[in-house]
Amino acid sequence: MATAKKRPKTTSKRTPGAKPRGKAIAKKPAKKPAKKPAKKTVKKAEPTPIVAIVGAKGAGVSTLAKRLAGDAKFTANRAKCVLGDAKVVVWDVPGQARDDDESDAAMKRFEELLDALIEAAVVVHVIDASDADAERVGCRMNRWIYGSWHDLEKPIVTVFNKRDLAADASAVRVLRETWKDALDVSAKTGDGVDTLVSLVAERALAEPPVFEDAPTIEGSLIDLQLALIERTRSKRFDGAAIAATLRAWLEDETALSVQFLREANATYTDEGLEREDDGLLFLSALRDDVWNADTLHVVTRDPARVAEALASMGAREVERARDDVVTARWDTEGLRSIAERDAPSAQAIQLEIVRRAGYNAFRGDRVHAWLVAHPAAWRAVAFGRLRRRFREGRRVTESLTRFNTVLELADSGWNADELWVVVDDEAAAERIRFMGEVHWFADSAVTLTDDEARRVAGVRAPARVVELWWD
Ligand SMILES: Nc1nc2c(ncn2[C@@H]2O[C@H](COP(=O)(O)OP(=O)(O)O)[C@@H](O)[C@H]2O)c(=O)[nH]1
Ligand SMILES: [Mg+2]
Repeated sequence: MATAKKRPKTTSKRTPGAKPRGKAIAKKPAKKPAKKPAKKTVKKAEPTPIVAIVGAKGAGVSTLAKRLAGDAKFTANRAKCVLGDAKVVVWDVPGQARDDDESDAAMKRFEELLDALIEAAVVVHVIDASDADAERVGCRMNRWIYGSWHDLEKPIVTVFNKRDLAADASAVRVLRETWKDALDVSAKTGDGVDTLVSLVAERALAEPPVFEDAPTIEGSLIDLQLALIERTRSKRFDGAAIAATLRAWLEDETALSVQFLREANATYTDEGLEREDDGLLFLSALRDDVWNADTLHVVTRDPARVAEALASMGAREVERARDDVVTARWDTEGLRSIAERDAPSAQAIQLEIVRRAGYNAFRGDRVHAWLVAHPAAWRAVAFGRLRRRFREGRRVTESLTRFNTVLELADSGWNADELWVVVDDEAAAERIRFMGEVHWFADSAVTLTDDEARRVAGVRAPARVVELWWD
């Protein structure tokens, strides 16, 4: 298969944004940490707008931040102050490495930059105009700022700092070709800072385009699974009745956990990864508010009883792959959604699952914030894991991770490692790959196109599916 690639072990990009690898990650617990509190990254519309001052190390970020903040005290790099008519929080974001640097310290600074870019109402990008390498260094920063937020018209003010130094005028002219509207300032002498203050104040007071709360859904991860089951109906699958039974089992602890999914079957061979037809079909139905699943995993203390009951509820196949898990599969002919009007959409439930996930380098809240803020950048999103099999010659072995999600979701959160994003075309796919690799620390980004996208996910060209994977 042309587009089925073996999972690359590493990504080609090695920017400081390319994820903390090796040393940095090894220090973190190998096992998933306990459930993360549902943390919000996107600010409500009301609070004090944040002005993030960003730039390369040594560009003068801190000097400028202090000048803007005046006498205000900084706590955790942030200071409340007044700029013109605007009450703001100035965030002195630690200067970023000028070159690729994957040390723990550099990664920590980069993480703070990513958080600041999400939370800021206004971004001030400080470029050291006296630096012979200013263009290259500034373009690195541009990639992070604009790659993430440019379509939101988040105000970004670029300043050429250190204009008090005798800078080569022609070099500054060259910089101005890239940053036409940059303001000349000197953080040291204060020259030009008044103009900057009034511009930032004006931008900070303007209606923020998107920074309202990302929607969140209440309830446990199991509740979310039950909601998906309840809203689903096909000839054989009576979601409402099945959900009621599951609820009773969960209540009396016959069942400990439940997951409603379509298993994304994929086999690793010498040739690469073979994805089963319709394996990601749930992606194409999300836009119609249908969760196109056909499989129920139930973690149970009484597998015999559960298996029998599920068979009596129309399951075509009931399997006991483990002592404590019963898997039932239904025919999904005539599958449709019977969701109540004000119920969260199937897509909203998937996004909520993303928001709650977090482990190692994966930060679901950050991914969620961006996806919610950029609805035009994608069509459908789901977060799960491939059911991986390995074929060597005739021998096929099943990966042990098949039940990880259902086994852990009751106590340690959503244990998945693949984010599938359906996008309109290659340009949109490239953007998601960029977000995945640079901003979200994904370990690989693969795009399914044309025949494969249609065969596996029911997605028609020029649309495609980007699959991001985290270790
Ligand atoms: N001449 C001059 N030096 C500056 C200016 N702004 C900052 N600096 C100096 O540049 C160095 C780095 O500044 P700092 O604010 O710590 O940079 P950061 O790493 O970006 O936060 C310090 O020695 C500052 O005094 C400026 O406008 N003119
Ligand atoms: Mg600094």
